[in-house]
Amino acid sequence: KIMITGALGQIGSELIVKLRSIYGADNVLATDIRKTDSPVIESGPFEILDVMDAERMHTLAKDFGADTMMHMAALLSATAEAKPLLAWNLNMGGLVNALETSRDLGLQFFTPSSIGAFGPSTPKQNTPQDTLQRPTTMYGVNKVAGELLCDYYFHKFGLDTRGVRFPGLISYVTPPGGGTTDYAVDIYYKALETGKYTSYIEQGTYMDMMYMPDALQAIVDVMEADASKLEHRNAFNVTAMSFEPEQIASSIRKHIPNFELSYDVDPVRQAIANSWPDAIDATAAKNEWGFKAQYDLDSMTKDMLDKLAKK
Ligand code: VAH
Repeated sequence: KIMITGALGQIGSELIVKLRSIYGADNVLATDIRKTDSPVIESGPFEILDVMDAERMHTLAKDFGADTMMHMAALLSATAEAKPLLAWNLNMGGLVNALETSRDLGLQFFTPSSIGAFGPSTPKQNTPQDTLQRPTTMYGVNKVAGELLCDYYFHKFGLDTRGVRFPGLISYVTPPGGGTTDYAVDIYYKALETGKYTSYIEQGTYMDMMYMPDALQAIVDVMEADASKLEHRNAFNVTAMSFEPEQIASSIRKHIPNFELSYDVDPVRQAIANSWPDAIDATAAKNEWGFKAQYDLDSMTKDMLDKLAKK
């Protein structure tokens, strides 16, 4: 029985659907700070939860009879850079509350890290699983601290913490949010709506990306993996592709030939993107729990445009 925080977020809103299809709707408790009319609410148990409310989080997990916690609530990179203190309090406070509830109730634990956990001094090509992590964003500081905290709860209390470092995630369910990689989501919406897109990330900026279906499968696979085979615990590098804006534009042009891409660089999000790797190495995830992405840029583009056109 799985409890999710941030169930209405970019990952949460699709993770709920996936988990309910595998484990049964009544076995997945969705929680978020607000209630909307999204299908997530209707398809199974939902509770309002502010992850800063430790007592309510513990009560909800206990009353539901959870055996697994998936902590997905957080502020993403660009939002965190605009409100760094709120980001620290929410991202770290929420994580500690989720870890404490999980420790006390003996839950298996998942929370995502990110390529944002790397900084300018990290090797940018084939970024290793174990390497220098000196991020220069508040989001990155939160992610590195989170990785260390999850390791600590494993070594100190035996809590079965697991996680992955996600690249930019691309999905058609939720609109682009406060992330730096969200240009790669917005570009598909605008390609269909107007046939053109003005990117806030400059030409030639490579970042790791992955289609949401592959991200959701990675969460299920890492959580179902045989613990005795895990040399790493949380923060496995996972990625499907690395591209820069011109490449996603050419992929779109295979379906929308006259699509036009222009640039109006946002210095804040460009600085964040510049501090991240170009392409990370996912060998550890492949070796330790069989990670494999199904979608590449062209198959993702085809599916994104098909699904968005229907929306
Ligand atoms: C962000 N999409 O841009 C998130 C992610 C890899 C980036 O953490 O903040």
